[in-house]
Amino acid sequence: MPKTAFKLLLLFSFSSLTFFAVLLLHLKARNVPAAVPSTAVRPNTTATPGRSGGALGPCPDVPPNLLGSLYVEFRTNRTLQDVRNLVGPFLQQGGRYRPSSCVAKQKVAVIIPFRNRYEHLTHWLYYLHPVLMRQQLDYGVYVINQDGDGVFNRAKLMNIGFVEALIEYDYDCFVFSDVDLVPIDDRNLYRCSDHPRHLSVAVDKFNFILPYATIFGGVSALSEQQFLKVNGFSNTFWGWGGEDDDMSQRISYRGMFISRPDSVTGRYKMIQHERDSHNDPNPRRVQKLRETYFNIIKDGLSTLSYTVREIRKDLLYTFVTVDVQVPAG
Ligand code: UD2
Ligand code: MN
Repeated sequence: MPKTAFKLLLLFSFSSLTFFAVLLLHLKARNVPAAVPSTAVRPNTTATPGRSGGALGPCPDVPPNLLGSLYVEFRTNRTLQDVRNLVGPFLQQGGRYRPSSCVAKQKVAVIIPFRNRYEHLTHWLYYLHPVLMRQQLDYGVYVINQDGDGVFNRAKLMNIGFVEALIEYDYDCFVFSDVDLVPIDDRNLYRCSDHPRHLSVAVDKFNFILPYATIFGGVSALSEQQFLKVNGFSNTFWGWGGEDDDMSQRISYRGMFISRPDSVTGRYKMIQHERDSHNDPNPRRVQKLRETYFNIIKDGLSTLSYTVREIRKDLLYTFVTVDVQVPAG
């Protein structure tokens, strides 16, 4: 072969090789999904297969977009409008959300006992909505606001939340949360399990350790069946303390256990606060805890009595103001 022809052939094979290499790379690049922006709120907003007639599949057991440990900071100015701007586009009135790409594992009502803690509520909504969205829950947020300035009754407010949420939607799981507790790990799923679940196992206020084995205060989750089995919370713990231990005893007397996440996943920050007025420690709490066993049937959901004063729908939550019928004296 003449030298020039050989050179030409070599050049041709080299350029066609390059051409195919470039073509291959190009084709491959088309299969790489566009980078997902790494924002705090990353709910599932992919096209709904429902549109093309197909039914949605169940959401995966482990939500795919969780971040793990989270940065949480309360010493900052934050308004409800900031929170509405951040998460509002993904919500329906009343603080309702459901994933658009799959059917949620559980329908969860988050119940917050409340009176005059608006700043805490803003922080709570700011941090929790994105977490609950990433956890792919079909959820609603219910703030149960005690009307008037009588003695506070956290447990009764939670019973009321259970009843009022069920009037609105077919929830199957109920998460009861203090307004001042924010999880610092989004792998702590706000779901129910085989046994009542205590979620706030490692709170900064308690140096991130469980203060005692039977504690059930802070944030806890019960399925509808579990809650009915214990006749809900007691309605008769007026003032601070005891109502959570009473529930813990109800659970054990009804043959159930307390389930918990591990102490890394179950980490929480509590917003620092003073004791509120009209919520002094309940002097009867110790004696009442000796009576739980006999009171389960006669004090709880079955004897719950209250009056709804107002139900207000915000984009971020449903605000239910109730008269809890504080006893005279
Ligand atoms: C502990 C428990 C809490 C509850 C309480 C005794 C943990 C982490 N927390 O919290 O679950 O058992 O002791 O009752 O174990 N609240 C208002 N306005 C008020 C008073 C109370 O909104 O005026 C609500 C609010 O959601 C608050 C919750 O009730 O987070 C509990 O009250 P707390 O924060 O004063 O009690 P704390 O921190 O000692
Ligand atoms: Mn607190």
